[in-house]
Amino acid sequence: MTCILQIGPLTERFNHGMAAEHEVLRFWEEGAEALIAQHAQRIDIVVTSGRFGCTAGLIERLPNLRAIISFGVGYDAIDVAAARARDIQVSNTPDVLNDCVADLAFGLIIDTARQISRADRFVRTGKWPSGGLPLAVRVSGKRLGIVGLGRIGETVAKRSTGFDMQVRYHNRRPVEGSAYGYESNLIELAKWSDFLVVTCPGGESTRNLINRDVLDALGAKGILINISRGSVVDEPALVEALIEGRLGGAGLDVYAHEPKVPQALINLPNVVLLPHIGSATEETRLAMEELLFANLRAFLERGEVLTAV
Ligand code: 8YV
Repeated sequence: MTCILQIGPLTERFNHGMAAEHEVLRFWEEGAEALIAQHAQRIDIVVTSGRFGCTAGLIERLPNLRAIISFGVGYDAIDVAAARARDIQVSNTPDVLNDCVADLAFGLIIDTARQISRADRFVRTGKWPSGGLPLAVRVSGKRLGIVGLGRIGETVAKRSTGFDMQVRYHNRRPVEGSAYGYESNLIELAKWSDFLVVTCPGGESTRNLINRDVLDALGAKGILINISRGSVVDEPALVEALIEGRLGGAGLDVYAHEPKVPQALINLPNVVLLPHIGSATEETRLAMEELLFANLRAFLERGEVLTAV
């Protein structure tokens, strides 16, 4: 019988579904180390998520591992190179979350520019009768820069048509057939943009891509939106730029060391902070679970995952 190692808990429904259909060892429960030591030879599938990942060290301890099936589109926490070296298949859950993540990116653009969360706090804390808020920043008609025009970036760009925005993007290479303007130089894109939205994958190749120079190019009127991975932004440089007024504002769903959010960001009024909820709707999380199960079934029945990374 297939023995699955599940790295971390997902929804009750998911954990239940897994346990009902398969023999599942739960890595997050007490005694997991002893369980792995006992069953290492039998474990042929790891089920994980973008958050829980799968390290090279764990892969090494599982000599008969054949597939790593993950929940989430990002797989920077999975050591894919270590998996490939042993012909271990890795799957993620792409596409089904594009809409919700792009919706949230736009939510952050509007919230950060128009100060929605700040205005809500203003009303709730009883400040309205004794004053007003500073004027906000207009959203419609502005310039939208996209860092990483992949599936999510495209979906963010599509949203912008309702706001009469101009769109340009930066990738390592131009996207063939794309209707949007390509900018090979990220600094130039940041200079041009009113809103710079980070939608590229995380991992070593994009670590600290949004550095001090990019933030300075975006400038005192520019707004940074990050719905990708905290690792893509040099977080101390971001904090400094915001405190010194060199950057206009930021809307963030992801951070360098989740769930830690720097206190300096919490203290700033021109920053909107979300707890990594890009895909967190009932509909999308269900679709992600279904795609994970479909990958698992495909691997068990035909030896091949459906959406390999
Ligand atoms: C998930 C995400 O919350 O898909 C991703 O890459 O960051 C989110 O959709 C996460 O992967 C779950 O751990």
